[in-house]
Amino acid sequence: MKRLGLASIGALPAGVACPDGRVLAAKPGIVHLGIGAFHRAHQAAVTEAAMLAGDGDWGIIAASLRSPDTRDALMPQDGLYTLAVRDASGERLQVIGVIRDVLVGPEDPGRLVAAMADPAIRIVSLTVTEKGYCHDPATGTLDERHPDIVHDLAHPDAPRSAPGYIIAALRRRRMAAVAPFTVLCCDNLPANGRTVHRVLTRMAELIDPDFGRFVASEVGCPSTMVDRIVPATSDEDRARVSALLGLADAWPVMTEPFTQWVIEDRFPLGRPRWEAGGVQFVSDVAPFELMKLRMLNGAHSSLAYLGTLAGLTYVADAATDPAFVRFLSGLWGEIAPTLPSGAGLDPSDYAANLLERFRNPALKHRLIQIAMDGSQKVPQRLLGTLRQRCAADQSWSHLAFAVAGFLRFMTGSGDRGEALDIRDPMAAVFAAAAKGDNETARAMLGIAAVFGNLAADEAVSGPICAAFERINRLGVRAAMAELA
Ligand code: CS2
Repeated sequence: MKRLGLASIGALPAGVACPDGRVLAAKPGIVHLGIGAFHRAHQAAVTEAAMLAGDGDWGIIAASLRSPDTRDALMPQDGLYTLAVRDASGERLQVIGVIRDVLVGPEDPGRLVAAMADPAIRIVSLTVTEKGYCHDPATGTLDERHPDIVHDLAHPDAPRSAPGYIIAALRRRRMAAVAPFTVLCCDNLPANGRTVHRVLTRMAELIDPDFGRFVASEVGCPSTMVDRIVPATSDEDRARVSALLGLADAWPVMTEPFTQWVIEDRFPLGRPRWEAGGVQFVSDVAPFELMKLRMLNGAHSSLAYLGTLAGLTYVADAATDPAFVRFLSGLWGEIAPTLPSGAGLDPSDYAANLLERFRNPALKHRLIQIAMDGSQKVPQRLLGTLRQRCAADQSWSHLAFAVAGFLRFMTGSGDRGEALDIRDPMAAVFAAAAKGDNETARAMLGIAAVFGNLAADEAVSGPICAAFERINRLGVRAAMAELA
């Protein structure tokens, strides 16, 4: 089968949308760090829509900070890939062309820094996952002992971490009197712009206090809320999409029809007219972010841990299982009253829509994919809500149960004693706390980088430990039935 690429794009079947000459000829204006499936289904698709609507030179140079896999899949097809938008009613295919080059950081860090320092680049965006910011998830400050940060401070021109690359490029631009690019975080961190700004400022300060002041005052990091469900691509997806195209695509991306991107409009060097791709520009992202992180991601993580322990595989399995649906409704009932108004959405409508999205039968979204990196996710997804409910003396038994499910998952075995695939940068710390008895929960809650001082507060830690004990003794399903 012929490969998807510029030479074969004319042979695509009718009905498959594709980039036009303006998109393919555009000069780069954005460097994106972290070219995973999420970026390709979300920011890249929206940028493509802006360019199809006539916007100018906002092509994307994407970079991987780890493996060459995506570059090796996409560059032989001239950066083109298929976005497959799927639900019960069918599948719509679009070939995206806005990614003009893919660099692999570790192969040549200097090349990536030089690309970011190019004055034509006005935005550096990121999807490097929560752990990619090398911060302490409980406090949101730079983890100065993180091995990549220690490395990057010692070798500032050959960085490894995302903050290290940004700092190296900002220094280079400053020396050449080129204004700083806007840094656009598109990860699910709390107050993501402010968190990145804090991390970058601290790193700059450690290099030189004057540079620290420069980053603090001159580098803009608007906050964003990003939302689109993008399961990992399977071999079956590759084969199906290639057959539909009649051309081999080494790495298509699967997603749902829903997409949302809310951004604070602070871009001193300009930005694409993303409005054409449906972006909402606002002065404060916080209400949107809290709604999404707590309702969607909070529920996602809860299902991931509890569902996996109970032996389920996909999000849609849990979202159509009556016991789990009852649990979700209790969980959302606890979360909704903690949300500020301002997102212009009624939390119960939002929850109803989430349940439909989770039930999408065409998305094979694995619970174990969401369960990954819980130490970096649980604080902003569940702990803030839980603390708020507890302080207001409002019930929070479902939130306690979800956190207990996370702790139980981190012990490494499911309800039937089966071994679980734990992928988490703090897996060893949790494993060391797993004593195999009910003291495990208390020991895990003592991990300050994740839980802060939660363990010391019996009013908070007590109910979580009790829920852990019930899950341990009865299994998730029976313990969940007691909860109802
Ligand atoms: C998920 C998110 O894997 C996860 O942690 O909760 O990737 C989720 O699908 C997105 O945030 C949806 O916008």
